[in-house]
Amino acid sequence: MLLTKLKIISFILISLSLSLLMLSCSSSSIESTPTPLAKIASPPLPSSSVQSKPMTTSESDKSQNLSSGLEVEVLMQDPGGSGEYIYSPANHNFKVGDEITFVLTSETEFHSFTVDELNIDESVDAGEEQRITITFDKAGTYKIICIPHETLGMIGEITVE
Ligand SMILES: [Cu+2]
Repeated sequence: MLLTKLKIISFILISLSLSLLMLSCSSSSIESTPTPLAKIASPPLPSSSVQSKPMTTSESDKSQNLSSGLEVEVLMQDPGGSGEYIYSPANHNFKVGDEITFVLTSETEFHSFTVDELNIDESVDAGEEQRITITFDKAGTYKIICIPHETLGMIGEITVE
């Protein structure tokens, strides 16, 4: 009798432990399957975000430089190049204290970047590039003219606020 009871108890215990093992195994297998998937899926996402991050940081670097040391490219266009006597861009907006380096590029003729009020008169020969750095310490509106082509509409404006 005792032996049979022990056998029954042991059988119950074994079956219980087996069922527990089965449960733990099945539950762990269910839990483990999504995690490898997530681990596989997640690495491409950070790498793509890493690739996009340098681009955004370089863009933000440019915008952070707005207050000082900003380079502003101005193309001095003419009929031999783009077709018209214009500055591109012609109008500029800066803040008091801004230090701006104008990178002036002429297309096919001699042009000037003249701002009488600021005593600026930069000459740029045909096809050449000139740099001029200006610190705007006074608010105001300043007219830019190209001396040879002012009457032909080669003018611009700098607004400092
Ligand atoms: Cu000109």
